[in-house]
Amino acid sequence: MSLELPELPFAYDAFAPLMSAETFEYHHDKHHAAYVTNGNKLLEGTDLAHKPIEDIIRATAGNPAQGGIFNNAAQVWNHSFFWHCMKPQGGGTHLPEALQAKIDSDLGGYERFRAAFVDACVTQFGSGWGWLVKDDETGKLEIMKTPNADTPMVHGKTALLTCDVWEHAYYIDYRNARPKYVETFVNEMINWDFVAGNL
Ligand code: MN3
Repeated sequence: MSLELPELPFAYDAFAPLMSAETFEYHHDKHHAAYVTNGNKLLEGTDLAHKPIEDIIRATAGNPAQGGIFNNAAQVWNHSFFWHCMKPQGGGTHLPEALQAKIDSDLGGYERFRAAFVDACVTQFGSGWGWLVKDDETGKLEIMKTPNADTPMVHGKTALLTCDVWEHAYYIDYRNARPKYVETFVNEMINWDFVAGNL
């Protein structure tokens, strides 16, 4: 099928107690899986079936008639990317050198990056995603937020890091406390080696 559900790159309980196995069981096995199933149903028999997922996302972006395919395919991509953005005992201020230098020059240093990223995640109204991206034209790092399934690749940006701020990402462990979830993600969960590899 066109869209595939990847395995989590860590054990379900790898982040407990910061994030429970139950969260990953719902988030990966139910939510992420449903985007795969529903997207594949909509793609079946279309010209886009069996195209690479990035091609499906770019071909359907901004076309309301194909909103169902876009939303499901983009959510599959966003989640597959998100799992790699985190690792046990991650986060914190020790970044790979090249990434640190880029954050210093483009975003004014780690503390400013951190404040802007947390703010984007916390202020995304309703469901969506917070991102660290590289602009494809200028090559500069930027912070952005996207609503619902929207994703940087259709805005001329390359994703380096994301945080899922849909309620399903944090409600089991953090209830309505999105700021606490985002702070924990940044301080203790980011896989900086993966982020640096996306530069
Ligand atoms: Mn999610």
